[in-house]
Amino acid sequence: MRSEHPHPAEPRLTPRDWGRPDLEVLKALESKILWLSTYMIHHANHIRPSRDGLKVGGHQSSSASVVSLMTALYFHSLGPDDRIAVKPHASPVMHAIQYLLGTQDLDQLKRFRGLGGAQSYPSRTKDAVEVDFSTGSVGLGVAATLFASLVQDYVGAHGLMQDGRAQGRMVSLLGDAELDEGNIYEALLEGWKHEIRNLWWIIDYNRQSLDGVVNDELFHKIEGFFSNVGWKVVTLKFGRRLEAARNGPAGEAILDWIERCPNQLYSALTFKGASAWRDRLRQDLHGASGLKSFLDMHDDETLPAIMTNLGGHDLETILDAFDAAHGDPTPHCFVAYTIKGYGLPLQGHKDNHAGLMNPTQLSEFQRRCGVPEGAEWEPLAGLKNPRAVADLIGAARRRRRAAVAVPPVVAVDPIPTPAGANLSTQEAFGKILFELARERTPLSERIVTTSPDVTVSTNLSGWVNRRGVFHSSDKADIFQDEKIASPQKWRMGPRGQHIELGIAENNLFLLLGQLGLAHAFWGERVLPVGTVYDPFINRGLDALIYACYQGARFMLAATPSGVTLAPEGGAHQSVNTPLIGMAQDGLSYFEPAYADELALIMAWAFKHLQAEDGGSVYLRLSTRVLAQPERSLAPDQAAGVIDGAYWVRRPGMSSALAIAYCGALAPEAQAAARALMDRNPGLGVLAVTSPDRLYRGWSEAQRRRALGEADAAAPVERLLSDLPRDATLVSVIDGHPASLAWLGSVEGHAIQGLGVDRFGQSADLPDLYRTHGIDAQAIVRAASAPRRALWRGQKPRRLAEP
Ligand SMILES: Cc1ncc(C[n+]2csc(CCOP(=O)(O)OP(=O)(O)O)c2C)c(N)n1
Ligand SMILES: [Mg+2]
Repeated sequence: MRSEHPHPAEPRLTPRDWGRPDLEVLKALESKILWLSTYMIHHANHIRPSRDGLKVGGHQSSSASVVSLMTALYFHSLGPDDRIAVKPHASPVMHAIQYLLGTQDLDQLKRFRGLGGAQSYPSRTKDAVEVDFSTGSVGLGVAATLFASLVQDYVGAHGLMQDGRAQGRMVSLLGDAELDEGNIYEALLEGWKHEIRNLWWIIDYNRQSLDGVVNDELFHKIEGFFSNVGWKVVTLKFGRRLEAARNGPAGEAILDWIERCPNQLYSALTFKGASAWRDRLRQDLHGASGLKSFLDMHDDETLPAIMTNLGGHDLETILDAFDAAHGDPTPHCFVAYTIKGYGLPLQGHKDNHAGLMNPTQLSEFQRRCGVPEGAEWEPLAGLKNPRAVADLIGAARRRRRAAVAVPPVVAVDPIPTPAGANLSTQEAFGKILFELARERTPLSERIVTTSPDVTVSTNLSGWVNRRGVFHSSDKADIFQDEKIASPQKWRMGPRGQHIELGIAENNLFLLLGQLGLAHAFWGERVLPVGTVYDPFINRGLDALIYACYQGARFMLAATPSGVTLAPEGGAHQSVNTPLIGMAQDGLSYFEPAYADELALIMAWAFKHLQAEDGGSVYLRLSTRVLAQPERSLAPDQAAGVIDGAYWVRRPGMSSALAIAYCGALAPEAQAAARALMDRNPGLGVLAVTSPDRLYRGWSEAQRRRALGEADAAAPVERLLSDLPRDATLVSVIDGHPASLAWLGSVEGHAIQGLGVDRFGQSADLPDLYRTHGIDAQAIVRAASAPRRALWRGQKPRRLAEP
């Protein structure tokens, strides 16, 4: 049984409060938006000088397809608390609308797709205007709205909505081919489990994708998918004029013909125009009563217009459908029939996706839009009713929400090192959260955890036992009620602080992305912590990249990792994740070995999540239990943990060797160090806690020096300058060796980079470490290997005997 949500469903203001706009005025705006979006693309491709000869591109047809829908949304249906994901290729329409609303500059439009200009696809982080959801990788922006509605419910239930904010509607305007992406269905199922509400997905059903025309009858499948998971499906098929024609001569026959017309044929006729429509109807409806009258009633202008009067281009039909859905929190899917390239000479052509009007076509189009030459960018030029249009724009502008104030930072106290002589970093992570859950501190109240069905196996269950699982209504833990012994005690209710997901990793990253933007949407911070098996980062990678691109702030604990997860099997090994962690903008990757390092990193991370110039944090953790060092880290070592490395054993003045290790291979590095110590008493051991931060620090210092800041120095440069230049460095990581092999370039040390570059073999740790050449013996061998001559004539040199 679906439960009742305890918090209000109604948005604060709805279009009922401001009433329907005059249709003629809205139509004038629609035409202006079509013109501006088309011209913006034309200007970038044909008028702005090119410096590289490359096509700039832009999607005039994809844009034209949604102009009516977006006009209705922005100038009538969207309320101040609503948020919208605009399909990627309608970015010019969004910018044209923002320009009319006065939130976008002309300069930006003129620089469309250029540096600092309006972005090719709506971007939260790179566009100068306010964008609710980035889009671009199709499917992700759509699903993001579903998770935003879930986060809105979470934030509401926890009383974390800034004063003056109310429940809004999350809207996605999507291309029909976006429904080919599997992540949509993963999200739909998850949304059903969480009883999501206040969500509209409006499908621009132009029945075209990039390469061509989509399958006939797709809408039947769409209806099935959505109604299966409790959504209302509203179809906008025919516009007002076609509906009216139903009662005229041959009306039923013509509408029935359109119903049955294959998508390809309909598109082709749309492209070809009046005489093609005429011929085809004569042929297919031969003998139908009233056909002649129907055709005689329409000239070459009105016949194509009526035959293409689809619901998604008919403002009245759109307004009716949207107005009828207000006040109903049930998620809605609108299937809006449209024509790709509607109103342009490109309309209906199967190859129109990247098609651009040529200058002659543009001039003709300009004439039809009534835009005077020289006034191409003027918002009201050429309109018959400029004052009324300006008034409507003004009303929409006044309805815009006020910017969300930056919320105060949640205080983060130092995190004590969890107790235990032998611990894995995964256990330490679980213990830290378990301890944080004990007391109601500002930090523990704002943490929200989530996991795709690996809560128990990633050690999150202690936290969940104490903080409960989020659900819109209270639910008993029946196993507990039935007195069945289990360490897992999962109370469910609106105050729960863990969101349990199904296995789909895409959903994990989409949810983390939206939780990580709660401060920007609702003005109060939550601090999201997600767990996943490290190899399955790859499964949800695009959504992870998307979350970072949106500027979301979250902590990701990925465990187990590497080949060190040995008993979990070869298929679960993660080899490339350190490189992902290093390469991903907005994400700081750490791979600690010991619990004290992890405690320092997590305390830093909770602050980094909130810092203006901060970002997200990825902890690559392990199930390998290590004997914990009895130590307290010196201040420079503790700082090094955050900067990315510190000397466990500082090299001597005449040292010929240092070993740099990362994460769970600490014991191998130490064993090798012991074996090599006799011959290299000054041997150094470098603990690398973040290859990512270490590398970034280095490249930042290089950049600053190149810009003339001669004294700039990176932590890794200071560390490695302790090691004589002719010493050898051996690096070792349970991941791709390139993650650390760059260390040799920092101060010019010869380096032997050890790591994993093959995949998939199950075994125990000794066998695996030996097979991949990352055990102590391999480190000793590498340390003792002859160095390649630096230049011709130089003698190879042995550092130590094997
Ligand atoms: C994940 C992903 N794969 C491929 C693309 C390339 N691509 C851009 S648009 C498009 C087709 C889009 O069709 P539809 O969603 O129907 O949009 P329309 O242009 O028809 O409005 C494709 C394949 C992409 N942007 N993202
Ligand atoms: Mg399409």
